[in-house]
Amino acid sequence: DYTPTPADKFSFGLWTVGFRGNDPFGAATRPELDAVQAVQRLSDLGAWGVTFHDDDLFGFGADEAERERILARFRRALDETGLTVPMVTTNLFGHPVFKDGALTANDRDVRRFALRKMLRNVELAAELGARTFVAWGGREGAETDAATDLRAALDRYKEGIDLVCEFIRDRGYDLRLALEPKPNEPRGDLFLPTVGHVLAFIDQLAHPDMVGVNPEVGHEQMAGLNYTHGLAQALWAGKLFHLDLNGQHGAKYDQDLRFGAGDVKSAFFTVDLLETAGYTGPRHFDFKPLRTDLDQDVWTSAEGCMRNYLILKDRAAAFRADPRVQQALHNARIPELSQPTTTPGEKPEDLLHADGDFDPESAAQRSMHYEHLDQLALEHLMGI
Ligand code: 3MF
Ligand code: MG
Ligand code: MG
Ligand code: MG
Repeated sequence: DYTPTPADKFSFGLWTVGFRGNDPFGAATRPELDAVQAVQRLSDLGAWGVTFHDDDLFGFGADEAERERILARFRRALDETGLTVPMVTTNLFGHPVFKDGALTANDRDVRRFALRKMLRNVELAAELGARTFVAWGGREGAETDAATDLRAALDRYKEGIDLVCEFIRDRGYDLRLALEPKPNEPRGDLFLPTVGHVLAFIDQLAHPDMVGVNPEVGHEQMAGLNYTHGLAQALWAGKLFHLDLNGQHGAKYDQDLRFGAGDVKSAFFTVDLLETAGYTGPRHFDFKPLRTDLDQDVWTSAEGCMRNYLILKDRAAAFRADPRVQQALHNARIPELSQPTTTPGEKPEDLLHADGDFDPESAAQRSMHYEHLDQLALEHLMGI
């Protein structure tokens, strides 16, 4: 009946169900949500984990005593519900001090402050048993290319991430970093805009093994890219450390719809990939309940994320198990793609003189039969 359980490994950011509905043109429509209440409601719905930014829990600038008090209450709620904290992240975008960036701000004092905020939050993540530390550079970017030195900014980005890795190693924490790409918003252009940019950036780091990617559905789709392809390449590179599931309608502002809303066909193939490619990490939702909706509707939205995942998982499994699909996959030559292109022992020099009887004209006459295969996928998705 598509009721989630902790075994499904669904997790939610405190900032998702806690989103109050404020946008650039209007004020909040919902009251503040207490973190303890969020933990209880998420647990009641069958979630497994809760994640947060430092500021979601404490508020910017809380002193030590205030942090301890809030943390004790939060820990009690975790103990009572059994909810875990698989991931922690840092708010390096909300306060005006970060208006020109955090790790890549031109102002060196701001960069040093941002790093202290991150290191302090790494300590908290380790203390709560989190295994992943997400870094979204929400203010790392520019509106005008006159206002920054792009290559120096990347040097500083690398310096910051390297320093956080060094800290984790020095302390002996069991924690990995996941960088979250986004093409724009709130900055006109953000640095590390897509999964591909992050993967290339990781290669330049001092500890590339400790750093992976946290791809978000809407962020890739804002750039006009195929989210499932991004996930597949991250998996292929061994870098899918975490993910942000939500919904988006094409290239426009970051919508953060509940998972399944938006491009549902893409969501179908995303779940199909995650469930068949051996991904064992959290199924984490980063969405925003619509600002038109109040009270119980917020939880209906959270529940919808999980239900849609489980429904799509069911549909994708039925698609894979259908003998007509297996035949169609065969007819489309999909299994043939797993066969190496060259024969063992074959040298490039040999290939140059091979397949003398291959006729491109007749090979071009082989239909791939993708229309039938895609129709079967759609019919499974639509529940026919
Ligand atoms: C913005 C985001 C962020 C990140 C978050 C986690 C506020 O579009 O997606 O959510 O996911 O900072 O690091
Ligand atoms: Mg996100
Ligand atoms: Mg987003
Ligand atoms: Mg977002």
